[in-house]
Amino acid sequence: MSDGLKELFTRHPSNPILTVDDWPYRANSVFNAGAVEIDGKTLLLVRVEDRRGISHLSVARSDDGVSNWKIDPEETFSADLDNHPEELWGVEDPRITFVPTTGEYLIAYTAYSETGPMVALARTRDFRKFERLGTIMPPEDKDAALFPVKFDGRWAMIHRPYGAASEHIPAHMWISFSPDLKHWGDTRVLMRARRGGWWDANKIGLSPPPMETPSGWLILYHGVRKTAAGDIYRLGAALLDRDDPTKVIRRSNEWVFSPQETYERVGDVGEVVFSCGWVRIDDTIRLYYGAADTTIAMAQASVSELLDYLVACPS
Ligand code: BMA
Repeated sequence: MSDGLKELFTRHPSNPILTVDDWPYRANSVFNAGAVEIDGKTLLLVRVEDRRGISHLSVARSDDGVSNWKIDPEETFSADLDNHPEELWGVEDPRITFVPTTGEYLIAYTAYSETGPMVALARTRDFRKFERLGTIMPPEDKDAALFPVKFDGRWAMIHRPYGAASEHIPAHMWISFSPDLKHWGDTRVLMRARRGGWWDANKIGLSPPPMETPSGWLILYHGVRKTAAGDIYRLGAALLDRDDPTKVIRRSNEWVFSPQETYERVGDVGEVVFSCGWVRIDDTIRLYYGAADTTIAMAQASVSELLDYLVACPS
């Protein structure tokens, strides 16, 4: 295979690495997990959809990030309807950001309210006790993650409002800022869905949280193309300026990962690869992704190869 044809991501041979059959209690599907590395072990905060169709989050831990998962025996983080009615139809798609200055993990997740998805925030130190900070974006808004550092004293978050989106107006990725994690504003478009025949024509949204590299903030995003046969969810890559994350320095024209294997093409929602988490070990990225909204799979890439690829992409 020539270098031009080499894929940036390599699927793990044990894929899918987690399925609902591994779960200690009855559920429908497990997918779209947040991911962190803690003391050399991998922790996934997994979206589990129960057999009503409502999602909660559960923790799975593994020494090697691939096998022998220890899964919490009961739901770890479930909708709290007494205090958070906006979680009526469940909690979904967590993105975890470790904040080195405080030692806390900030989790941006989707609260599925009766008027649509909203962005909500929680924090934890140990993935056992969680403090909810409540909703931070009105519906419809999702696909959010925070940066681990502040910019000029303000937190930054990428998210995807859907308010104006329609068949004619695509859904873009936005960025907002906050002095206190609670009040968000200075909201602006970060990256646009490309319309027309593009693979990321109709909707785009952040995938895992931004990863800091010497070349800038590395991001993956999902792009949705509507077709006569349904939506296709693929992943693209971009680089944001390290000091000013509102500036997109590079963006891949082609997707970097797409549904190919049967477990990605067939499931509750076929033709979907959807990632909420990755971990970095030296130069290797382990990308955890939901496959067809049914199972969790993993693919690896080299950070330096991804950056080399992106630096050669258009600015
Ligand atoms: C998106 C989100 C994801 C899901 C994807 C494909 O809008 O709701 O949770 O994986 O659709 O169904």
